[in-house]
Amino acid sequence: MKKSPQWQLQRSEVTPESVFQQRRNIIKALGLSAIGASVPMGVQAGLSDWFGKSAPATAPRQPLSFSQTLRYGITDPLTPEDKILTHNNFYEFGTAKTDPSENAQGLITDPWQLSIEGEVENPKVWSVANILDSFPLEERIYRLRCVEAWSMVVPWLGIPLARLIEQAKPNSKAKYVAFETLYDPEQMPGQRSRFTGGGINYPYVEGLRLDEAMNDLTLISLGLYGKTLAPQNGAPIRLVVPWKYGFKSIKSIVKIRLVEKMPPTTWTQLADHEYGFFANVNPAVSHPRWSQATERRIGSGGLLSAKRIPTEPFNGYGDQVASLYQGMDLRQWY
Ligand SMILES: Nc1nc2c(c(=O)[nH]1)N[C@H]1C(S)=C(S)[C@@H](COP(=O)(O)O)O[C@H]1N2
Ligand SMILES: [Mo]
Repeated sequence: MKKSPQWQLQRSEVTPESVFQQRRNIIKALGLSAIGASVPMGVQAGLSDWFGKSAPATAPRQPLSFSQTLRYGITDPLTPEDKILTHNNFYEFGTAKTDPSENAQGLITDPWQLSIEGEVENPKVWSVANILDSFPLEERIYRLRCVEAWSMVVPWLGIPLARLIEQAKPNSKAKYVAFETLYDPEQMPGQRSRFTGGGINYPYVEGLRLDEAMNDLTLISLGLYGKTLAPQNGAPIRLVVPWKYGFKSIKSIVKIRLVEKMPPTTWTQLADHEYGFFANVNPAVSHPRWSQATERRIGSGGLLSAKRIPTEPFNGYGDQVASLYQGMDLRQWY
């Protein structure tokens, strides 16, 4: 695996080797060689309190190699991996932040098929393996800004969505791209009832204008922190659109459809006066119930964790995407 020195520096900043060493020393001092085999549950719980929150029991993730790391000028420290794995929004598995990591581990992600269809010359059903074999993975270090005014910095692995769309050859009618998450109430408890699923009419759907979908920043992600995605992050394949609020970054997708008209989207259907189709991160346009001027960076730690940081227009990616919206009133098209 090729990693840039920058990437390694960032990684070591967030998970210092000394912490691992310290844990090993304590475990050794207690005469515990292997946690799990020899340690009673009560002691394990005590140890994880002592060490901070224990790592979640996440379904196994395979290492992935990638060709390059792009960060688009973002130099903020990465959010620790355990935070990315335990602070989630994935309403198919419950509406609390810890629900997805607790409820999604059984999600069957292999085999998985993603179909690309609609206004295209070459519709195709891809397997995840097929996608991994066909395109080089890149690491993209992106900010993720949730509409709820918290944020993270995530080292995603993926391919530009443009690669898949180019292969499909959109015809002249194609103006928008519609995305759909798996619909499987047997596996996704949130889809069984309006009460547990946050009132959403499933499957979760999202959309982009074709030029937004073709922008180099728009990523189809298959992994993070050097490994395949965990179920709670949208395994095996999800969208990541870093200049838009997080709800646009639809998880566990099974269908991409090129269409002529602006497609319906889940959060707009739920409350169109609060959540628009474009949903570009914009500190100047408040949500009706809270300000979007600042955000809380998850895992930034310690006593300063209550401190808020300013939110940037287009989440800091204006150089790459502001031109897409020339002549549009972004207060009207929120
Ligand atoms: N299918 C689906 N995709 C989804 C969501 C969801 O509930 N269901 N939540 C969205 C929201 S609001 C956010 S902020 C991001 C969170 O991604 P993460 O949990 O990987 O950080 O996923 C988005 N994609
Ligand atoms: Mo979100």
